[in-house]
Amino acid sequence: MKLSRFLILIFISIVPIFSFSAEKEGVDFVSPKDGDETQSKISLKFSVSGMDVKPAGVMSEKTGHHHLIVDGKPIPKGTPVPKDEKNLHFGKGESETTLTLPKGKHTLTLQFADGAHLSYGEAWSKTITITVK
Ligand SMILES: [Cu+2]
Repeated sequence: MKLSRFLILIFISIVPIFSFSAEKEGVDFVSPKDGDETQSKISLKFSVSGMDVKPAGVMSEKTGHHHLIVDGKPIPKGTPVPKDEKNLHFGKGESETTLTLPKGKHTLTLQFADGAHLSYGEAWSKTITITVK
């Protein structure tokens, strides 16, 4: 029957659209984006999918908080994220901040880690490069 064939065709073409729109697990920068040129004072926004943001100290599965690593690398899984001027913790569960950086190229690494600041590893990180004008 022609109608059922037509419906099958619609079904086949719709299914991939839904699977593509499903968010990929991991962290990402909402802003800035990789390759952006920015002012010295930068507004940053973070996102995560597949885990929930909770304040530091909360130890439940699939939860944690964001960390921003300036001009560094992702932290190996299970390793505590250092705490200094290059390794910023968002232990209140923040998903945005402002940062002032000197002129030039910088990498920004977003790293998700658990309530005890133990990194979830590179799979839960995202590194972008920006240029401060
Ligand atoms: Cu932390």
